Amino acid sequence: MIIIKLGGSIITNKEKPISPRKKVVENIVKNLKKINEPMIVVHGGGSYGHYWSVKYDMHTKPKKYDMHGVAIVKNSMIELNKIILDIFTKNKLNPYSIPPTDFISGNKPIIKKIKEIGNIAKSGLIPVTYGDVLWYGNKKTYILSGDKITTYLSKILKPRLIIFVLNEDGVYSDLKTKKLIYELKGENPKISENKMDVTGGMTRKIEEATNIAKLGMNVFFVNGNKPERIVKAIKNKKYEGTLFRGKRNV
Ligand code: IP8
Repeated sequence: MIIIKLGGSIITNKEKPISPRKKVVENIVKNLKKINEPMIVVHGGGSYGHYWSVKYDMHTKPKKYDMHGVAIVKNSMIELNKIILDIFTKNKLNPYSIPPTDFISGNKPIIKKIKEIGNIAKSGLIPVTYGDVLWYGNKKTYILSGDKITTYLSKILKPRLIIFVLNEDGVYSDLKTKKLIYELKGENPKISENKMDVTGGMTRKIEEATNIAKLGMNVFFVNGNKPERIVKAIKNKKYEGTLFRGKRNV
């Protein structure tokens, strides 16, 4: 099984509010068609969820946020999810949308439900879930990153590979020269951050990838503008991207 996180910055134009990058998503989906293995897709918020979360000052910390903001963020994620689902079905794949409220209660993942997602993936459907605004209890809500969801799913389902599809080649050792790090072994590279990202952007991704790799699974960062690299990574061919090598594979 493979878990694929489609970053918000690749599926939308993060510089411009409410701007999906349908062509890019379509090219990714066409490549996913070449994969003969159960997969689960998680997508981020990009210029949908993050745009509105910033507008309404909502963050990952559970708080009593403006309820109208909660409604708007939630709606915008459903809208983006529908765009992604439509591209999958148009290309004859079988996505099965699962909002994170189905398998996370408050801030706790529901193990039984996550195992069910694994079974859905093995049946030939592709579960598709996404970062969202979640109910915490006592009128509090919080923004849950798709990266965090990817970690929850990975911990329980133990896929053989987790792929973060980005708008960059991977993690760079030097931001100016864009020198790619092919393999990361615990070091912490300096990253510049996008202000439109309430869940922590690249820093969060590296943190989640390191956590998952510690549990033994391989994690790849690849550029979604070159989607053939996703297929290569899955088929264990020569890859272009950053590998967080899982402990059990060292
Ligand atoms: O882009 C964030 O998900 P992420 C979702 O995976 C919202 O961090 C609603 C901002």
